[in-house]
Amino acid sequence: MLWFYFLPLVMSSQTLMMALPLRIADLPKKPPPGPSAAERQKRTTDISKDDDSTTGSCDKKTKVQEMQRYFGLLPSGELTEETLAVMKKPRCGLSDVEQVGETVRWKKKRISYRLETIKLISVAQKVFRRAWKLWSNVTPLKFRNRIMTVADIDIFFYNHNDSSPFDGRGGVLAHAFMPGLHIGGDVHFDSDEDWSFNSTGINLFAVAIHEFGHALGLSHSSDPGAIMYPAYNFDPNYEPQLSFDDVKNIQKLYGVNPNFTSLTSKRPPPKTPTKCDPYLSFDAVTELQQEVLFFKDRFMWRKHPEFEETRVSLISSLWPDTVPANLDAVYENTWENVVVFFKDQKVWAFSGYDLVSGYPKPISSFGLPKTVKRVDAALYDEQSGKTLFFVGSEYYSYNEATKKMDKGFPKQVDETFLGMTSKVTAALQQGGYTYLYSGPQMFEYAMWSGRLYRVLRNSYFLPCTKY
Ligand SMILES: [Ca+2]
Ligand SMILES: [Ca+2]
Ligand SMILES: [Ca+2]
Ligand SMILES: [Zn+2]
Repeated sequence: MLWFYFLPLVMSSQTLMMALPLRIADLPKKPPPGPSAAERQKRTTDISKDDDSTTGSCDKKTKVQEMQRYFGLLPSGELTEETLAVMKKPRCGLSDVEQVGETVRWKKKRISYRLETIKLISVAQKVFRRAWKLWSNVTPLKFRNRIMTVADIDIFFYNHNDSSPFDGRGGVLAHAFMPGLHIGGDVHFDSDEDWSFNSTGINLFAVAIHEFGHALGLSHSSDPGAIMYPAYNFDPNYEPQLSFDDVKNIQKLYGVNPNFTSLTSKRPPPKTPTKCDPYLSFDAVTELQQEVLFFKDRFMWRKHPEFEETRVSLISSLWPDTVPANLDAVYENTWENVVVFFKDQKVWAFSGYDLVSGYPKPISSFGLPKTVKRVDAALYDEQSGKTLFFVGSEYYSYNEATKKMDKGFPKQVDETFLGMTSKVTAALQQGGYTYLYSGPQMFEYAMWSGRLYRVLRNSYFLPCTKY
């Protein structure tokens, strides 16, 4: 779901400039229920495109043409004297930048911006002030809004016509230029988008934080939890904020705000979980068609038997925002071809990407007693058509065919699964074995005899390849 390009262009001033557009993915096509080759293909291409080193088809010529259109010049793609002259015009000659490694940063702490638009100006001003604040909270930078005078960062909204490079609704949402003279640092939003201040259209706040990151010199991040991740992914249940990765990268360029409690403090910015963490404990694990999915916070890993590589992605990149973060339990009912998510007292069932009608339901609709406030783990056994719900030290058995709880439950977990005395945090069936997770450990049992074979680590199914 990633479309971006990375276009360095050396200007006459020797300043490295780049326009970094943020695009939106087309909504995923609904997959047919059941395993689908197309879905597999989609997942694979997602992974292959999810790489910041990928370069797009646009070349330097296209970039020059884009800029020429922007300045109302003949889009020849050649850096003519006229083009250079226009770019050198003192329309915003305040910049003071320097090269740092592969990127460029502002050499000053006070950076000015100006909003060159009339529509929704007061609301947009407020949104932009909030977006700049996220960056100034963690760095010594200060952002000033200028009204009448020139600024380092000009912010425009413009639309799809002959003099602009935007593409109408969808596709490219916005782009920004790296710090520099003139157009450097400027941020352009596609005014054909349905910009919103909530989740009804494209959230301006989320896109502004990302573009402002570029205007400060940041490139894209391959961390799906980062604001600088190159795909638009706004989740109404999650207020956009800088991730650990964003903060680390911006502080590398500008240093640390003295009021910012450091990255090593007890409450650091949100960090994307890593499968290489030996203490990683999954919220839930499930099979999904041929894959195994491991859930943690807003994220998941997808393990396909044919692919060595597993990458972390946002849960919301596959399912709509309806599926909450920090899930309690997930299982796949292969008979009905639905995947069922549990969080607190609620259950969601999805067929493909579609919420099954009637959901979300309360967990009591499964016949769990009212005293059960949440399910710790769930496990569907294909052979018997039973789903086991683990709650504390006990488990329940649910008959999927009759939609009723089995009699004689709850039972103590360690009565069936010998040695399983700690809480079951996630559960999975694979290759004829039942795996019960308890924190970072995984207990391997014979399917129904309850005989314990091995105690393994999480890395058994989700190997850490980055040492
Ligand atoms: Ca500028
Ligand atoms: Ca667009
Ligand atoms: Ca759990
Ligand atoms: Zn970007």
